[in-house]
Amino acid sequence: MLKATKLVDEELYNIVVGELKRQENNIEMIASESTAPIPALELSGSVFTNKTLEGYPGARYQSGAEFADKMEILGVERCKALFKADHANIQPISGSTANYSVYAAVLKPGDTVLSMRLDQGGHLTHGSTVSQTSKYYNFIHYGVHADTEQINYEELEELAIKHKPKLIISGGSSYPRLIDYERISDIAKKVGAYSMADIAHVSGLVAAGIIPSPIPHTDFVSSSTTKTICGPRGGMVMCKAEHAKALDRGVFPRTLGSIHVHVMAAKTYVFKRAATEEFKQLMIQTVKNAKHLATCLEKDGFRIVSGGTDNHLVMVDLRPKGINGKQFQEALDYVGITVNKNMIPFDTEKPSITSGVRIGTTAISQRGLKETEVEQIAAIMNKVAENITNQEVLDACKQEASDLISNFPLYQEDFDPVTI
Ligand code: DSN
Repeated sequence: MLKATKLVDEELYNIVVGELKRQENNIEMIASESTAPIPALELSGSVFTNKTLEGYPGARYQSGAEFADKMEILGVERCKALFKADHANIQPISGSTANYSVYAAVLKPGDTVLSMRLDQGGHLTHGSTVSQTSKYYNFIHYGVHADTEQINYEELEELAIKHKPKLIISGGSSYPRLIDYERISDIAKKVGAYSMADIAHVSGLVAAGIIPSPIPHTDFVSSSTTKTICGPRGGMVMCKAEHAKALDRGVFPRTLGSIHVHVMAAKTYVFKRAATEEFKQLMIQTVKNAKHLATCLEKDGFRIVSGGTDNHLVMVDLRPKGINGKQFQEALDYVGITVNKNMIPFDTEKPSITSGVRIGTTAISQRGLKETEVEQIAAIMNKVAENITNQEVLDACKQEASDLISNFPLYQEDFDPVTI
């Protein structure tokens, strides 16, 4: 896949090979990551890269769209069938722009929106004060109960009644539990608001049918395509039939110019793959691995936020170990386990330090790691936490992590993305 690059730009080729080796040699556990299948890499780099297009199939602003139209129609149909959605738009170039499209479809500047706090599981684009979204709209936030660390639906309802938002958002980037989409949509209906579920993290689990779907209840469902659904860097939005026109306008021309047609091709393939039994089994194992990781870490004295997980991610409170998220992320990075520091509910540390880490199991499950290996990973994590400044122990952990992951190739040898 990089043969031509190697001939013309060896310096850049070596950087990409370095990244491939990094991914191969490390235990990648960032919850928003997955390993894109080879066809998705191929399609993202295909000749559709050359095509400039705006608009929709049959109504483009540029000519030469016959094959792109065929592909987009196929992708939309596959997406609708996979999620059992009335309507889908697969043009957004990320989960963030997918969210902006929904805002552009139904909100005017200054409208009130109710969403989950970022530091309790939400997302930057759900009106965090550091996001531009908070400047355009009047965001109000709900959170989790202090004791269960699960969504405080009573607070959500009270805030909805008090502030009469135009849109209520569920979902986010660090919430490990199932979400009662029906309850949130009912609250939205009661106060005359639209509902939107951001399933960026769990869209693979939803597609596989192993956790409840918001589709029957929620007006708009947005997602990125690179997390549990294991696809390229992109986004998508689904909605009920009555919102189709508004959504399409919200995507183009309100938030997007020309489309990333090449990435849309990769999404189209990924929707086919996500409908297979093999993908369903992968998602089942991903959740089993996350649950087992939570159990093992808890046994070792870590505190698990909300007491466990129902999806692919585990939120870990490091305070019982006397360390913070930054220290643990850096030490794990040294030993070859990649995670990210993350705020936990009611965190007193700054976002650049944090009291917790977020750990995901999608990428390791794709490589074939199961409960036995998860136990080994948890044991390494515990040794690292207990010996954060002990170089000898960290070096031994590094060797252990390397030995473990070397048995599970990132890509099968004859499909190595550099040499094919
Ligand atoms: N939203 C960020 C995350 O969850 O890691 C990036 O996708």
